[in-house]
Amino acid sequence: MQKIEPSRLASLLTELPQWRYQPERGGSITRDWVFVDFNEAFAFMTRVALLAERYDHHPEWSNVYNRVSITLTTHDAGGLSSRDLELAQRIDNL
Ligand code: H2B
Repeated sequence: MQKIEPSRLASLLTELPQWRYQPERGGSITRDWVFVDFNEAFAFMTRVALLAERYDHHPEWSNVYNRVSITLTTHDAGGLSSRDLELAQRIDNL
């Protein structure tokens, strides 16, 4: 799995306007959600977990009551790869 070339990043990230790019650790993207309560937040996390297992690509994430934050980066590549962008798109489509 190849890291995305920095020169290609800007245009690819326009497809994911709700995600913010973070350059540390070779690059990652993060999106935050606020749900009505913990039950809704955890239901969402369950769906993401099933998606991640099926796609064999896994999020770094945190949850505090009704808030969920997901960071995607490819550990095997040491940065952002097309798998992160693909998973972000799938999460957006949930
Ligand atoms: N998830 C993420 N985010 N990065 C990886 O490099 C990664 C993964 N690698 N999920 C996968 C699993 C790999 O370790 C397995 C063996 O396919």
